[in-house]
Amino acid sequence: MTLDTLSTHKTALIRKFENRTALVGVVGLGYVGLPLAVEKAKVGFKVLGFDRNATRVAEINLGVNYIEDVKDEELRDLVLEGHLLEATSEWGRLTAMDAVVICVPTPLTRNLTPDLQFVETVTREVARRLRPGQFICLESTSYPGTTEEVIKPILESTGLREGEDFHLAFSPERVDPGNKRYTTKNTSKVVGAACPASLEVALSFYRQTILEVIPVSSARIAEMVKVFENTFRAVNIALVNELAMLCDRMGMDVWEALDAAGTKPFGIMPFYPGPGVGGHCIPLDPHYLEWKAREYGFNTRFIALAGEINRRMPEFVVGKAMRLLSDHGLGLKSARVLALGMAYKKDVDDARESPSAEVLSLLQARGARVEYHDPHVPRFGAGGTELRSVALDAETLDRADLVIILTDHTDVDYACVVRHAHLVLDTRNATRGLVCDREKVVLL
Ligand code: SAJ
Repeated sequence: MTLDTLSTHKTALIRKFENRTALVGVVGLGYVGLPLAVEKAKVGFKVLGFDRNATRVAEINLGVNYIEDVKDEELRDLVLEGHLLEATSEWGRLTAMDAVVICVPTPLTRNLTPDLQFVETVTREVARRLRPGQFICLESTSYPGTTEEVIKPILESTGLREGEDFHLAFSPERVDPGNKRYTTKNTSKVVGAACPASLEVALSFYRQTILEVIPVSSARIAEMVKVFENTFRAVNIALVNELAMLCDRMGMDVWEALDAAGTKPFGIMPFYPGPGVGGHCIPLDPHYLEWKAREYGFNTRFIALAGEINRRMPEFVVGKAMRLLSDHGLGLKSARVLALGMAYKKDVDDARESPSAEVLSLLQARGARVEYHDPHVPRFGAGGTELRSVALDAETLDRADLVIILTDHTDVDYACVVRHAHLVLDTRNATRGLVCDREKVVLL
């Protein structure tokens, strides 16, 4: 490959990004991929979304949205009017793509080690269709080294060379599901690449749709940035969870202490205790770094400890519920418990990895009769049975011996809950500010 061919590919790609004629492929149409695909189509790129889920593909091609952070009418117009966004399950169409962004899940195995099966499977599909002049970017969160040590060898097994025939980069997604203020477009984006030419290509790609794009010196640094960001959250959430358990032991109000600490105008950031840590990122991503660190003989104790404390919270909540019922002459066995909130955090409809599920199964294991209400999660599968969200009304509240608030959705009338409930365990301080019937409420 001569230098001018190298610069030809790079120049051609950058030109196609700048004049929006590049064909953009997004693999994985979930809470990261679909918003990215929409943002690219909105500025005029023809975008082809790839997903193995035929239902998702069919819904998108009908202009039907299934991601809360995507505006229904935007998706519908881009698909049905502008014909700028289409979905497919045909991997063969990857060949035509000028840019391919990989946004598939990176879960953990049962013993908390990285599970790259989805990333590797997709990368092999991309490799089968790889051609000179393509730009490939991984957005899935993974340990520092994944792009260089896993993705690049699969792609170069085709005989094509990174930085000459194709360009490879890593840019971590920073989607905060449910966040109305920070979206894909206005959240700054870190980009690292396998070589300087590829970095130029990657920066040009992202600068077409994202306001602030931040280059770093390598894909490894970009990967490290992401796992650090989520480790930072996991450790700080664990810190306040541990404080909540200590304050319970000391008979103190952890929420009052945290609110007062939050008045410090510098050097502190709000984190709050809860029933555990859910979602597809915070409980998982730090263990990618923990696993990689062991390769260097390094024991990341903060990550392990944070995971241990956060995983202990569901049990702590159930223990507190048992004590609360006992103080009122009731036992958990055969008690009627209404759980408010199945989603892993407020104002989202996602119940995957939700601590609420763990709390419910622990309650049921101790003989409690459990119902749940969640305006965002109409039904939930747990241990082979499916629970459906019950109506939140005076009758439902009255028949519960205990109401446990597990997710502090905005669109729940907590004054009504406290008014009609007999006893409330509030693990999110959702009843903050309520004055009436306070005697019924116990905070985590
Ligand atoms: N949680 C607490 N206390 C807190 C904050 C969170 O108990 O003070 C719990 C939440 O209820 C939830 C879990 O932790 O169950 C994770 O919440 P989260 O908002 O930190 O995590 P995600 O997965 O919804 O979104 C995060 C992003 N969140 C923020 O930066 C605010 C960000 O870390 C990533 O961009 C994103 O994960 C990702 O995809 O990595």
